Parts: sequence; C-alpha cells; structure tokens
Amino acid sequence: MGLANKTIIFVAGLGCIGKDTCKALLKRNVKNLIILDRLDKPEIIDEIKKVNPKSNVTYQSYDVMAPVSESCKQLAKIFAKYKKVDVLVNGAGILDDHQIEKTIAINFTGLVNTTTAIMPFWDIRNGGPGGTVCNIGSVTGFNAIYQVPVYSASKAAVVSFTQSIAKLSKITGVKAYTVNPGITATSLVQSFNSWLDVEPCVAQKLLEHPTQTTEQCAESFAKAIERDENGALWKMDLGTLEPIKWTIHWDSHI
Ligand code: NDC
Repeated sequence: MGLANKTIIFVAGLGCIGKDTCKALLKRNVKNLIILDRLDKPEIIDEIKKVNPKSNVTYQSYDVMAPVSESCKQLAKIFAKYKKVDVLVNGAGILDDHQIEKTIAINFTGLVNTTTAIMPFWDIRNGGPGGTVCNIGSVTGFNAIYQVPVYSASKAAVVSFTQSIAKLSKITGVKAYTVNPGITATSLVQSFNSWLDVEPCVAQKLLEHPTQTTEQCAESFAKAIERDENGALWKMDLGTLEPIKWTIHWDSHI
C-alpha cells in the first residue's frame, strides 16, 4: 500500500529501531503517525516531526503491560479522533533473561493485548473496515539464541500468534505479518543478561557478528509496511528485506 494518507499507530515508536522507522514512514508522507510509548521523550518526537512537517505526529504515553480494557479506552479515543486507522505496529520489547515475567509480559502478552484491544474497531464482523497489524519479532524467534531462551521464546510466540491472526483475516478482515530484525546496533543489544548467567559475555559475543544500523533496519521496515503482505515473515538483516522460508503452511487444522 502507498503510505501517503495513511494513519499508523506505532507502539514503541521512540525506541532505537522505532525512531528511525518513524522517520522512514514520514519520508513516505504518512498522514497521521500516532506514537505510543512508555518512554516520554519530547526531544525525540521533535526530531521525528522535523522529517516531514506536513505529516501529523502525535504522542501518547502507553504501557503495553496495561490491561486490555485500558488499551481499549485509549484506542477508542484515537479512533474517535482519527476515524480510520490503517496500521498498528507493535514494537515494544526488552532483552533481559533475568526478568522472565517482564520479558513475556512486554514482548508477548503486551503485543497480544494491544492486538486484541484494536480488533473491535477493525473487525468486519462489527461492520469495521479491517486493518493491518505489523508485529516486531526477531530472527531469534526462528533460530533461538539459546543463551537467552526466554527472550527467544517470547519472539517465537510473537511469530506464532501473528501467523494465526493472519489466517483469521478471512473472518476478521484484519491482516497481520511480522518483521524480524537481525542484530541491529541499538541499546537493547549493548548489554544484557543471559538466563541463569549461562553466558556472562553474551552481549559481547553477539556483537562479534555483523550488525546493521537502525537506519538500514528502518528502510526495510518501511518497505515491509508498504508491501502489506498478509502472513508475511520478513527478515530484516544487514540492510536487506527478505521473506523467511520457514515451515510448510497448512490452510487449517479444523
Ligand atoms: P529499544 O530498547 O531502543 O526499544 C524498545 C522499545 O520498546 C522502546 O521504545 C521502549 O520504550 C519500548 N517498551 C519497552 N517496554 C515497554 C512497555 N512496557 N510499554 C510500551 N513500550 C515499551 O530497542 P530496539 O530498538 O532494538 O528494539 C525494538 C524492537 O526490535 C524490540 O521489540 C526488539 O525486541 C526488536 N528487535 C531488536 C533487535 C536488535 O538487534 N536490536 C533484534 C530483533 C528484534 C535481537 O532480538 C537480539 C538478537 C539478534 C536480533 C535482535
């Protein structure tokens, strides 16, 4: 889809990958960009806005760990104001295998809750117009970094959940796909804990591998949003955007 005139909600739009992706979206003349993040960083919002003064950029404080009912209330205000939202990007994530519950709560449950909360506004069974959910997974969702099994499994769960949402689009009218970054130079990977300290130097070892910049990742990210391909599994690594060939797809088990 062409992004000019589109309205996009970006959860975690102020993180390292988020910020540069917001800029890449503004370069494509997105009409409304609604950034939801736990971070309150007005200076980053100003930096993003400068990329395209014609686009409307707004920010709301948002914690993905809030209950679905809270997310629904916040989304109701957004839909009341903008009438139509085309894309929801779910990008919140932490990498710290010492924090098991929090990792699952932010990386997986939060993404499930925000997706669940937006469905009533989009579901064609309610007379809604449909929409698209773009979820940030990770290459670790396909190939675990086994020293961070909790993080890796949380991302595998994101991929699985998203694949189901994509298959349900026939019923709901809501498309879904994942964008899965490879190692990207952000604060997330600079220093992090392995599970049970099985590898005390896990961050240093990870960063011995080739990495991409956030700008490279952002370009691939924006291209994936333009492609709007239901069920896609995109790998965004070393400045490229490629489909992941993963498992055989069955239409349905029921
Ligand atoms: P950064 O820490 O800058 O961004 C995290 C964002 O999540 C920030 O905007 C936070 O405010 C937001 N956030 C955290 N908790 C909450 C919350 N409770 N409510 C609302 N927002 C919250 O890190 P980043 O830019 O690298 O990460 C952005 C997304 O990309 C995350 O979902 C990551 O899991 C994902 N990702 C990053 C990388 C990477 O290399 N930086 C990768 C894959 C996916 C990775 O998984 C390690 C191994 C190799 C691949 C790599």
